[in-house]
Amino acid sequence: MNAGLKNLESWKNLEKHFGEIKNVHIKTLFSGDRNRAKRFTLNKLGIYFDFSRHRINEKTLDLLLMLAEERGVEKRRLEMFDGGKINITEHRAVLHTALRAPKGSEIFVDGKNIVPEVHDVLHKMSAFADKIRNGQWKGFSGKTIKNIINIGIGGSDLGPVMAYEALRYYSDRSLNFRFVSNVDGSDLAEAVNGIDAEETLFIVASKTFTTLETMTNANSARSWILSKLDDNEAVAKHFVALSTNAAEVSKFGIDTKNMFGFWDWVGGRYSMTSAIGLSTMIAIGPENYSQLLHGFHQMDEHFRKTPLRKNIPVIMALLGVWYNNFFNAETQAVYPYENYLKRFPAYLQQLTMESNGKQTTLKGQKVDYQTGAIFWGEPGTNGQHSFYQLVHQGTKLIPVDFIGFKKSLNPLSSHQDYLIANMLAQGEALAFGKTDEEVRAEGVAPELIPHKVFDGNRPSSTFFLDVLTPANLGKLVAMYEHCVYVQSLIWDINAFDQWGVELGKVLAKNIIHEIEDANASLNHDSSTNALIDLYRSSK
Ligand code: G6Q
Repeated sequence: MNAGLKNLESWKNLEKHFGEIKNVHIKTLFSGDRNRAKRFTLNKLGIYFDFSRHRINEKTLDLLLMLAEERGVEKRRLEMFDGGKINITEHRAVLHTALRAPKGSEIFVDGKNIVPEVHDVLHKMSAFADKIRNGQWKGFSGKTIKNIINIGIGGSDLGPVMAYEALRYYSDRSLNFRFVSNVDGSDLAEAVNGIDAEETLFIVASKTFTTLETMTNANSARSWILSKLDDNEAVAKHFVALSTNAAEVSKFGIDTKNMFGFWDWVGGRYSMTSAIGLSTMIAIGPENYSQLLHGFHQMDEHFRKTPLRKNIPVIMALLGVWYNNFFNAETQAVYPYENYLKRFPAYLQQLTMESNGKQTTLKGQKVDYQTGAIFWGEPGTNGQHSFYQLVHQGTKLIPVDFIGFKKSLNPLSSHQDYLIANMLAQGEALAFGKTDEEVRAEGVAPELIPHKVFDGNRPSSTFFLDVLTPANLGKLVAMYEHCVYVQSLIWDINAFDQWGVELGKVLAKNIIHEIEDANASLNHDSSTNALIDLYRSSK
């Protein structure tokens, strides 16, 4: 039963230490140390990472770092970079870092250097992106492509959507991008509403090319194109595929010449820098895309080479463990104060929760401790006018990541100053609160004082960067990717499989058959049987 984590020396010491520090207010930690902000800040790769507003002191950090050492983080981070088959349930290497390795580097999988193949695909993507961007690629009737619709779901959707929104400022505004993921017909219907099929390119993004939602949408998109263009040959001009499955791609009717490949060592949620990034590359152009990859690579190198104490993803991961396993915090909030990052929390939800939402150790035992936190968030300042209330005065402890940029991409009068003032004020209020005396001194009526008191002592990290560029986006995504991996090492779980997602894919298929065949006998529980019956009778 016991998976070993709780028996570690560092864990036992952390438990003891937690007893000492759990009631210490962040305010006290600051008043006892004039250098606290400096002491608990890292400034690397243009990311100012302030983690001073956490319920930690030097000893906490020492013990957390000891835990990382005991869990072999130093060595095991290299195992990932070196192509070790660390996804043990699927017997796969985990090499999203190879997707951004510079030309000329060497990374071996089963004795083969994979970097040249990575660059071949990048080259093919660039040539294609250029052809779309400069109007050379024509639709079947000779019209220039103006609409690009990415069809994919999960890892084949969330990265492309997030990156498109995040880097929209850098995108070619003469092209119109849409993203279809849901098998709900309304998603595709709305995406093609009002656009000209002759000017539309579909990118079918699917690692397996068998996912029900994506294939259903791709088939309907093909019917839509054929209903307008009435010639099977049109498919070749209006569809390209991003996949690892050439056989299924050609079965669908897409010429494998127009397929951009990747490999089984790229997990879906880690795939935004693989061929899955084609829509991003078309939007921002190959040059900006290579800056994005460079940003990823810089963070990869930082994670790989920097001692644990100065390593941003490692410190983030350990703070997450501290709240998750000692303070019993159930969630982790992410609030970007940058409107272009509006889909970033949704992207992180998949990255973190699909990776670390596990309860079985690498040796197959059930854990006896908490694992992955629930990630959630919205951009500031919008969130301030809704759920922040609970974060400030509710009964739950919710650590927050604030992400802000010094410069706006659209500087309008005082907007940026107001945006950043809000971000900084929120972190301050969460940490320091407002006492009874302070509220009273404001002349508040005595009966209202308890309602207006803020306990504070609510932890947050602040990530402050210069401006949202492709490279900075790359650094931020890679930072969370590596944070996830470190946490999985602490919790002794596999961050790279997703059996829960696979289960969903199988279960739906059984019920589809029963819905389609009105005579099929139903052997589910009485609730499921009744719901299927209800739906059948409506058809
Ligand atoms: C990601 C998951 C999952 C996957 C989708 C789409 O890590 O495995 O979200 O990306 O289910 O799968 P395909 O790309 O194979 O269609």
